[in-house]
Amino acid sequence: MKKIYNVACELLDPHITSRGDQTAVYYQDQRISYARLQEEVNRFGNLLKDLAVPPGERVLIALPDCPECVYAFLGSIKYGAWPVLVSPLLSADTYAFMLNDSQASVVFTTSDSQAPQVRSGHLRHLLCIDDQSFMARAAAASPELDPYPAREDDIAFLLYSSGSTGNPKGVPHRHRDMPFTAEVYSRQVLQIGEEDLCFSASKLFFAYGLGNSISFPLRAGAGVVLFPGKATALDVCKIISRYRPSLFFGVPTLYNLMLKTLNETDSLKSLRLCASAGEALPAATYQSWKELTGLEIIDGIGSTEALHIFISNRPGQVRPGTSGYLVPPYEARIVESEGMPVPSGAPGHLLIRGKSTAPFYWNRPDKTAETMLADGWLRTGDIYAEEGGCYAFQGRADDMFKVDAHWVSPITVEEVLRQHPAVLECAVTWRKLEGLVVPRAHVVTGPGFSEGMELYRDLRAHVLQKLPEYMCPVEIVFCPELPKTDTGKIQRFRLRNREK
Ligand code: 3UK
Repeated sequence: MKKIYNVACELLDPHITSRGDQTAVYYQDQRISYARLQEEVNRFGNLLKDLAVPPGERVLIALPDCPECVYAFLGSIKYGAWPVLVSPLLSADTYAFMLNDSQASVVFTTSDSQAPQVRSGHLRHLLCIDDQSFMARAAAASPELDPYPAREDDIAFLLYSSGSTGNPKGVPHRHRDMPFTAEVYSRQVLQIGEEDLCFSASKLFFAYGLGNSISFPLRAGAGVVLFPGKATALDVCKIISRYRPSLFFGVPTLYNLMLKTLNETDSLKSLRLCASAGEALPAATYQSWKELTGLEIIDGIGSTEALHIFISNRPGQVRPGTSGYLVPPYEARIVESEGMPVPSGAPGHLLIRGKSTAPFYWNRPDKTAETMLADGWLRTGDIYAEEGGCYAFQGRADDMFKVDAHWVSPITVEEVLRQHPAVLECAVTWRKLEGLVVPRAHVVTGPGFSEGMELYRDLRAHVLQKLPEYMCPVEIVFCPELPKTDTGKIQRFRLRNREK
């Protein structure tokens, strides 16, 4: 019989006697101690108990990053229900899909979200945290709660994968997964300790943000700053100068935007390390950031299915333009389409294996069979090349294309395009021209640059200086913005589907 193990207790209990009065969460003007956090988590768990929600029942949480989001998430887990953490900014249609797919019977949200609009046959309790009667009930709930007697490999919560195509997929994770990612990545790679204060621009509903703002700080007894809105480059600077965090977590687009808009770096002085994930961090972004701030950005690749980062650069040993080295005990293989290993340095499909990977997709046996392979291997959907233990991202398998029999990686071309001063953001896809595949770029220009034939010629000449002709975009579409997932990833497939 396996030991009882509830991840909410694993993250909170060790700190209560030793440092219960230390601040765990900074939010606006509030400072929430570990002892208070524990009590609020218990109160939210007791709300479910009072509603007689059966253990294992799904609880949809559509909240901005705020203390109540943490209370609802950990409270549900401690009580034994399965929180499903999603963005507070989704459309009513997406909530309808998620409510039906997860069959959640409880929703925690706010009155200005689209979630309260949705009716679903399974929904029993709609809890708006900004509602007076809800606040009164939460305040009256008992601050003590016996944890649900889970085992480490029982399901604890679900996330929805932002997915590049089709409907979002529910990704269940077990009780052991959050502590595992905290031990192997945050302790080993980032060396987060109790003196640290974390701030993540990526949100809690994104597995990246969930680790950065819950698993890592709580596991280490550290602190976390929560910010409810979408953090712009300016917000990030303001938050960092106000709370003085030691670690900052962002996505490459945000670092790029900060580089283009930041004119002083004094406000970033408190940082000891920056981390990046979600997309490949271009070498040029790393270099410019290092020159401007003196700080390294530690790029690593993670996924919703793996829960967090499994290949990462290491502080002091960054290889710009790569994802770095395996984070042990994760294992990786690079294989060709038939599953045979490729020679060192050659691109292939990246498979990974490790204790935190999701066992299946919720309700999706077809996708489970494609992704969760025999012996615990997980297909990431990414093309990587490995040399001397260092892993270099080549592109999503779905985004790569062949021109004149040569594979083209969109990110190689994008990296060169972005070095041109007129280019704020860009995405490279392909289209067919007279039956042949040709590269096509989508470019968002920076302020003060005029779009047109002259810039088109200039950009092509710039690319041709650095890359072979077959990689050079034949068509350049200037657009006001690029389509992105709510986790900030460029959706190249949407661009490809436009006017194919
Ligand atoms: C891509 C990267 C190159 C890659 C995530 C850190 O992004 C996360 O999860 P998602 O499920 O997407 C996974 C996919 O995103 N990717 C992520 N990081 C990198 N590509 N370099 C990178 N550094 O295609 C991967 O398969 O949204 C990131 C932690 C937890 C996460 N869930």
